[in-house]
Amino acid sequence: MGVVNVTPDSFSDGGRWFDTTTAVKHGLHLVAEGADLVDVGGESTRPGASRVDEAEELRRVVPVVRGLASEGVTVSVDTMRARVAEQAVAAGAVLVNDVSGGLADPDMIPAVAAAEVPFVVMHWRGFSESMNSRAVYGDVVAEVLDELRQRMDAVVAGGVAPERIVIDPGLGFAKDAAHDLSLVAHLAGLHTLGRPLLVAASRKRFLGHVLAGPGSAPPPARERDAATAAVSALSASAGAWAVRVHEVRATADAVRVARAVEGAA
Ligand code: PMM
Repeated sequence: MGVVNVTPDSFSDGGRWFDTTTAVKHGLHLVAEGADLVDVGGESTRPGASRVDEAEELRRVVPVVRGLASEGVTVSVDTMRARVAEQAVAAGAVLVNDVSGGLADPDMIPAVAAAEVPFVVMHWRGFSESMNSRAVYGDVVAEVLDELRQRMDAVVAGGVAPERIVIDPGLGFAKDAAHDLSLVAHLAGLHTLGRPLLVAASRKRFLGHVLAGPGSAPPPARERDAATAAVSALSASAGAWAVRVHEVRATADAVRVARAVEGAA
């Protein structure tokens, strides 16, 4: 899954694909590099980010979804808003990726149920403004599993078919670097939820922490793509259904290698 953030302020690529034409071109480039689907979002969720209003989010997202879908690209929409999800599906998106798992907008679950599309349910504890203060766990793996299970139950109770749910541990969302690393170490455990797994580690802070030398600062987000590809290989080998990344080439190669190794086992 390649990422197109149509935002001025996303943490790793904000402002780069902010007009429709550039964003569509970038999505097509990601497909040429090996992406099987392209995730289009119009709201930054980086820690501390404030929310964009709905009209602006629609203005950013819908033309890009339409442009990519009309080129035959499989498009998902990254949104916490039901209206954006509905209009993106009408414009050709075939999957709704809601980082709040339906918690941010009470209309989201009914909208996804009616649209009959797959729904990514991510582990989420609250909006970006406050998420760092919610990064408190006794056993992060057990708690994320438990909270995801509760969310899946709520989504199914709201009318979404269980077989349409994809789960995601929500790396970096109300989690510090140690929490993210524990979750990556235990990805295979998430299969107990019985649904396909999406892993989105791309360029995130925990990779910056891993790459920072003793006493030196983490490299900037755009220098974390090799580290991202390493997580992609680990995720593929742990049986992930998809990995969500900004730079597709290295990840596509990493996933191919993981598959070849699996085939030789
Ligand atoms: N992370 C971001 C945005 N969307 N969607 C899913 N399903 N999982 C994630 O972890 C996730 C996401 C934040 O990263 P970005 O600003 O680089 O897109």
